[in-house]
Amino acid sequence: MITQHSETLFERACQYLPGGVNSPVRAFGAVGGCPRMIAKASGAYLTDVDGNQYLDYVGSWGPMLLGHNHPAVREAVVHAVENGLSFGAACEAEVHMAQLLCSMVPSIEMVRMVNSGTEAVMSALRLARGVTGREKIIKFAGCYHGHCDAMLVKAGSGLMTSGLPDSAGVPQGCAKDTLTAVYGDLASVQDLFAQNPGQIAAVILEPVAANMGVVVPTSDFLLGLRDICSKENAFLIFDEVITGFRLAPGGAQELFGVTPDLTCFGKVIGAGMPVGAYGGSREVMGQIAPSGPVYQAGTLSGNPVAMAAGIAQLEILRDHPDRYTKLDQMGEQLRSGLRALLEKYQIAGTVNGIGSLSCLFFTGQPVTDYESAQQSDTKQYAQFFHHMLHQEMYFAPSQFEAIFLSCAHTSTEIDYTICCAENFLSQLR
Ligand code: KE4
Repeated sequence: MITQHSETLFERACQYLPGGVNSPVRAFGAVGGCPRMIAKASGAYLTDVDGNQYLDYVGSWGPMLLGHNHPAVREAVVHAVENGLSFGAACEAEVHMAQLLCSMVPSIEMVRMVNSGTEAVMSALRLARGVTGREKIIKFAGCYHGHCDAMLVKAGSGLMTSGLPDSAGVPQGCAKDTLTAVYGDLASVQDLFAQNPGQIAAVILEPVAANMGVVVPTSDFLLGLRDICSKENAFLIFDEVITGFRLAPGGAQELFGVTPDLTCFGKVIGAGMPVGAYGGSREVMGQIAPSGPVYQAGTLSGNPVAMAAGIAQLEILRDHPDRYTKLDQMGEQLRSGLRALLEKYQIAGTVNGIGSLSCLFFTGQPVTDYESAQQSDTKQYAQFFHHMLHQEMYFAPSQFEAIFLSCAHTSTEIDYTICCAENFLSQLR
């Protein structure tokens, strides 16, 4: 595989961009080797600057649910661009998007558009704190919610103690108000509420975790969190930046039948353009400026071009629910195919997933939370990654991400993927 243009370009990138990238995971730090510089994408495929084509299992980390460069999305963007890129004023497209989001997610009566998942989470946390007058937040080890200070926090020495910064630059004054619980463990949440009575504004989680690899919780866990938050008058915030509109038209909350107080969105709602959103009841969202005291703003929020892209993708998903059936079937085909190989070759591996989200962990133990995910053999994953890359398949360059399927993938490609995986796994025996 020729990669000299990627290598030359990446060398140049490293002179002007920290680590040569605009987002750390793209630097291949967890798997080694030279990041591929992608020149174009279409359907389920990426093409790099050396002309190598890859079957794409990252999909820009989730946004490309219909596949790359979908004609309806492209035409909507081109049409919107002809009328200008951004007005910094109210426009019809943002009203259309807001109405569309509220129509697809029953728990959302009102929504605010922002420009990333990070911004959506940061704003939802401020809203929960503003409405409750409380300052502490509970998150779960292994869940990632973007890079706002309050979410770059790890568990203190004992799970009951205050959070510690998980990045340079995060002040202890901020980290102390973020408490960390164990994903799937209701008792760890109840203990934190008992230790911090009347001080916790919200519990935030990925309703299906996809940033420690994929971990699917039980419905009882999500229902239990709903009960605890209702009893404690704390907000239950679902971070559906990945799961939103991917696992079902109404996201994970539709699939599991659990209603959060606030939901954060990103990725799919922008169809590749920078879009995030957060939403909830009219009463709560009415507390956001200018209608309420919780401030939040954004120059490009709701800009017409980004709205056009997201609206095009969402309306296809809304009007063709059979797409979800196909995504679920292909996801199950991939997971059962990989599980069969692990069994056949007696490999210490675990396959988690739901719908179009999957993950192959190189550990023989079940993966149910951050601690068990950490048992994975990341070196083995890196070898798997590079084997598949040389088979022209682009998986996430980290064990602790997800395999993203799109509507552009086919059952035949999944079969071929399983064959390529067998070439690798059969050598491990
Ligand atoms: P952004 O700010 O990157 O748009 O969204 C942050 C975010 C929030 N919530 C969840 C559940 C997320 O997964 C993310 C971002 N996801 C990562 C992939 N695991 C984005 C990839 C990257 O950081 O380059």
